[in-house]
Amino acid sequence: MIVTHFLNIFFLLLLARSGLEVLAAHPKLYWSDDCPPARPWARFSKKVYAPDSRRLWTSHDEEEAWSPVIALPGRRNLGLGRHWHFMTVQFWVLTGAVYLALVFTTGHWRYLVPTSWSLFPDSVKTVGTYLQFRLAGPLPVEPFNAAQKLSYFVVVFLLAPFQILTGAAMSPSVIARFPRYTRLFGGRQKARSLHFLGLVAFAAFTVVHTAMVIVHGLPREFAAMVLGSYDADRRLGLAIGLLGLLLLVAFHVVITRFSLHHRRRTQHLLGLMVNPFERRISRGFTSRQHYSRRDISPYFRVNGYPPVGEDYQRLAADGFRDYRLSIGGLVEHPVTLGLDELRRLGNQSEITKHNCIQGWTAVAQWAGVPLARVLDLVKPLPDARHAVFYAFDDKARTEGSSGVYYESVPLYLLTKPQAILALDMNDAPLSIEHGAPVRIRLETQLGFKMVKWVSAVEFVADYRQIGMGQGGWREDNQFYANEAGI
Ligand SMILES: Nc1nc2c(c(=O)[nH]1)N[C@H]1C(S)=C(S)[C@@H](COP(=O)(O)O)O[C@H]1N2
Ligand SMILES: [Mo]
Repeated sequence: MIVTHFLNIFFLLLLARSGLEVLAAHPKLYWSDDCPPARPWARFSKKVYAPDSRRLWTSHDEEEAWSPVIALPGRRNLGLGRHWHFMTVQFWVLTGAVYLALVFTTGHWRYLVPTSWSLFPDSVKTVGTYLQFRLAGPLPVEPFNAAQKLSYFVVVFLLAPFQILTGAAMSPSVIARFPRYTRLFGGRQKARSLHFLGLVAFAAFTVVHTAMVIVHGLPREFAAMVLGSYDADRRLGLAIGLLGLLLLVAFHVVITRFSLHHRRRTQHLLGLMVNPFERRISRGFTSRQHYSRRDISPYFRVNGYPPVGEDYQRLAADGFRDYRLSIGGLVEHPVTLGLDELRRLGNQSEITKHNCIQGWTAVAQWAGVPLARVLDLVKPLPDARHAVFYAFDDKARTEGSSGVYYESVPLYLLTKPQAILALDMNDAPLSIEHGAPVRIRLETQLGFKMVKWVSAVEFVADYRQIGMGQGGWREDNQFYANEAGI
């Protein structure tokens, strides 16, 4: 239990710092899944973007760069922050499971689980004692006083599971497969807000808990904490305790610097543990979303500035009459299709919730050709494993970064029920900002996989030869995981 206590501190700090990195990517909290730009309930950013702004802005502009002192790793590294968060959560849950097993096999649970209503008035009395600057002693034959017992119970048995449950409610594949689960929390944004308030609760607990340890005497408490008894050698306990904290801080400094200086290595190393985790959670899930027209969001954010190249401009100038989508690579029947031909392949419509990796959501109706139809038509060869969707936007020209946007998608995602080549949004042809004339919709995935302004599709055996080889533009440039289901 001593070890699990230390590991818990260790993992919670990682979760808190990486969680703040994720929050920095969209530093606003809402109660509604429409994410009205002008009405977050909390905003940790000075930038304000209005829905009716005359100049186009994108959700990427809303991102903040937070200091590496508070965020892991800081400085606009959402991809790496998520890697740290999802790596850590696995170990934190494991530690929690071991701790609970110990608590229940040793009988220690009796000191944590309230068995009498008198605990509540007793807790109030205990707090009163502290407020009179006096120390409160433990309950009869128990190690903790009433307020301790109650707060430890709340943290272990309520707050920790609450963070896990609200965390899961934010995953796009969970939202797609079990829309009702997320509705339990009142939607994804409420889950996200509650997850943040859970962090605040953890932080508040930690502050009070630490203050109490100091008030009761650091050497005495450290002896109990690291050596298991109030009678143990206090100097030794204090020394080991402080050394542990020092190592904890040193470790954070090292991993933060490593993450900032070796971003690709960090993406790969953490990916070894994060990618299988994401796959396990999300692979089997199919989207079962059927929102109603009333759910459609009044405002749908844009991410990615529209293409500025002459090729695209010329096509857009006459309503994409000359647009041709070429679908080739490792297929039996490469094709080149105009918009009318595409429309004739089939039409499927769906009202779904979009989940941007940065944190915002919005509901819209999408309609177009089921990607399964496209596969039937071109017939991928046996060695084709991914479809690469290339776009018209060259980020070097729109956002000062590098290269043309693209994303690879594993074939199994293309045959899922709500995967479409969308041509319409909310009953009108796609607008330029939202991806005209063709974008993809993969409803179990994060938004960045849903390429807008698709220029070509290529079936490949391996994506490592494309771009910087990480599987997509955002994986290449922003170190996102190539698994986009959570
Ligand atoms: N070509 C292209 N497609 C793209 C992007 C982009 O920058 N370029 N951004 C992605 C991201 S991160 C998201 S969240 C969605 C946003 O779609 P929307 O602009 O229609 O809201 O598009 C995705 N598709
Ligand atoms: Mo996104």
